[in-house]
Amino acid sequence: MSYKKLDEFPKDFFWGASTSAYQVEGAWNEDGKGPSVIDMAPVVEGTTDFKVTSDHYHHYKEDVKLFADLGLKAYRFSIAWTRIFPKGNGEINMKGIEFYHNLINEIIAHGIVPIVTMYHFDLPYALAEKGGWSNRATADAFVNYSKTLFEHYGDRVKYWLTINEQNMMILHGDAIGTAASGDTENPLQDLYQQNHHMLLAQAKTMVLCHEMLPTAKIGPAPNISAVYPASSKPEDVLAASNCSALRNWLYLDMAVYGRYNNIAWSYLKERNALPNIAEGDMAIMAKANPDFIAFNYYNTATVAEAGESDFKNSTGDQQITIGEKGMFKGTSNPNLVVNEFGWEIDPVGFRNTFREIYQRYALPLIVTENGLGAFDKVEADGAINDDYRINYLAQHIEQIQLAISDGVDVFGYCPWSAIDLVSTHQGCSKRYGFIHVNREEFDLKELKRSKKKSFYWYQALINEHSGIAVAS
Ligand code: BGP
Repeated sequence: MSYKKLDEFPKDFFWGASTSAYQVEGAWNEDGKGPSVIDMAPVVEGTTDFKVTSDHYHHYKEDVKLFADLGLKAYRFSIAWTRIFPKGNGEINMKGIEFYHNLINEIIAHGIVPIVTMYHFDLPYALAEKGGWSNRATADAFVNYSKTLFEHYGDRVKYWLTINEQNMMILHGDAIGTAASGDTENPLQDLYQQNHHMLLAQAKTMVLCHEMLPTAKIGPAPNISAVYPASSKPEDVLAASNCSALRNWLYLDMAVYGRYNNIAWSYLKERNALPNIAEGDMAIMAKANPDFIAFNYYNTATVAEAGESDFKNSTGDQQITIGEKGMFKGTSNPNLVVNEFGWEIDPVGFRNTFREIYQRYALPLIVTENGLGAFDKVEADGAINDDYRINYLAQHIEQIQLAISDGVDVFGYCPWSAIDLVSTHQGCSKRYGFIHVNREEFDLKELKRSKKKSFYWYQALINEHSGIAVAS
């Protein structure tokens, strides 16, 4: 549908940007922080580890000042569970509490709204050693951790995200570095048992948030994308429906409606992989209600009918759809171009995704990640002319406005990433930020910050939408 005139972005729209703790903070073992699964995972050859990253831990004041200069209305970041509880549970590390006190105060002092993810891939290693999410006790540890966050920061943080990309951790845990060894006799059952425990932890946390912080809002933060059939062949359409159930709706149906998606459930039942559900679990799932849905969007998936052969994740990449025996097979989409890393670029798919989510759940939506990873080049005069990033973001923002005109309630956009950081498994040379950090994979240099061309572009865009006159 096209419109003669598009609806405006709301005046109080959260023009934001995103990061996550383990990708940006560094200081991996400072001030009492315990190791996370990411710290203990093998480093991908040829890329940096996560020990220093962008050293935001020591540069946070300078960084927040830059975010304010960028014009951010909101900043979405995560708290490292292992700074608060070095062992995941037990004794609180007051130095960790203090760091986020300072960070949150700094953000608010600069007029930016903090949006906090409680858990972004970095499960405490001590919990992983006790079975990680396969162990129901991890769900209890998460709830205790979230209670601690509500107690310490609930007076200032009004927007909470539970678990970042739970669906990607389940579907692509190997690539991200979060996969647990698990039960080798029935690995699929074990995987979906982990999933059940995360869903339970999320539900309990949402209930707790509403009890403890009546004015705060909380929601899930999966990676959601529209799934296209490779052709109009009915079997391909069915495959797209299978893929969407396993990739998207399993997670959101539980978060919003408190029930297992029927297609996902049938898939697990057929494979003898149903999770054990303890008495009372489903009552908690039903009681938990998110106030909004946050989602990350990078691309769409296109799938065809799958035979009975197995699929292996040969690309080692979390954003590429591979396939699932008897369910669907990932294919490339001939209508789309790809970025330098083989990720398809689909701005219109963004609008499709907004529509699908909103029609299904009718909750306010916020985008917590979207962006372009690229090898940026620093010119002799220090400039970084990342026009490709500007184009990507501009095309996606245009589609948000179309989605808003379609009647979708969108209240924020936080592209990935506010500042350069380390990619999940492709090092720091794959850059996403508006702010450049001058380090290389194995040479930390001075970690100096500088503004890319996209910084000035986004700044002008935010000012324009907020009615702020820009000096020319
Ligand atoms: C998402 C993660 C982010 C981020 C992003 C880009 O899956 O939530 O943490 O890393 O993808 O991916 P990558 O870093 O692999 O390029």
